[in-house]
Amino acid sequence: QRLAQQLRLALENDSGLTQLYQPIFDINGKKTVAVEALLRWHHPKLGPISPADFVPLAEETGLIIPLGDWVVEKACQMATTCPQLIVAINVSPLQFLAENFISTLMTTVARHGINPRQIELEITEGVLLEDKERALQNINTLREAGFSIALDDFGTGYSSLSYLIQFPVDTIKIDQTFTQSLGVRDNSATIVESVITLGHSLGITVTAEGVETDAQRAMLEAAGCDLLQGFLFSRPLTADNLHALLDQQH
Ligand code: G
Ligand code: G
Ligand code: MN
Ligand code: NA
Repeated sequence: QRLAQQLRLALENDSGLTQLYQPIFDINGKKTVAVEALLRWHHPKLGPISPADFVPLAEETGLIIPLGDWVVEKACQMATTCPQLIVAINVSPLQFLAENFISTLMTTVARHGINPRQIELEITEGVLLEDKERALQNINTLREAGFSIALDDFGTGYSSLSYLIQFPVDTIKIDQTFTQSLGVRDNSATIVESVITLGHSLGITVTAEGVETDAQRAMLEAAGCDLLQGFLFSRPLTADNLHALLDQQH
């Protein structure tokens, strides 16, 4: 596993790994209310490698734990520089269920003097499939401490609805495949509206991901969606570019 070894080195030397921040907007698309932290790895020879490719490798090799710690550390650093924003962190199932995840997270947040209310943890249904009892326990502990929990990629799994009944979450992130089916497939608007209505009836905030066109934005607004994320508004940005954008919005 050469690639895993190189990822280990990148982590040890803190070289080649970066974190970008994709703004999440209010329904008008005018104001940034949150950002999603997104990991990038620029391999010295192979160039950019997607987390979709190297996160599974990190999970297989156990590297996901130090990698996840790095992600949390960077996200907390960002959070201190923009106290008005929620910072959402993707957490892989293995990381979320790991022994020290909660204690490390709490220590890092405290060390930076951040209010846990500023941090949202994006988990996927995989967490709930892996170890239901432990997942529920962790969700409860984190929410009691003030963190919020988002269910990422909502709608792509096998039983999204049953998970909503069993697991208390603060946010649903409608997967981009649904957003992009709006206006393209029959029934897609009805399905998205139903998810939003269901979410609201449970007191859950609904974010749509992958918004690329104004037609999609308009349909999501009509359906009562709360927050919007996608290339229509902004691509993932470096910290500097994010701060420039936030300055413009003042
Ligand atoms: O940003 P991009 O579209 O390339 O992300 C691809 C996948 O990698 C997405 O599923 C995203 O959730 C995941 N991802 C991005 N950043 C992180 C991270 O910091 N940790 C984990 N576990 N997954 C991430
Ligand atoms: O699985 P997750 O939802 O965490 O994946 C987030 C990924 O989706 C990010 O890596 C980001 O690059 C990508 N993304 C964000 N907005 C858009 C968009 O409008 N269109 C497409 N195709 N991808 C997007
Ligand atoms: Mn995500
Ligand atoms: Na998603």
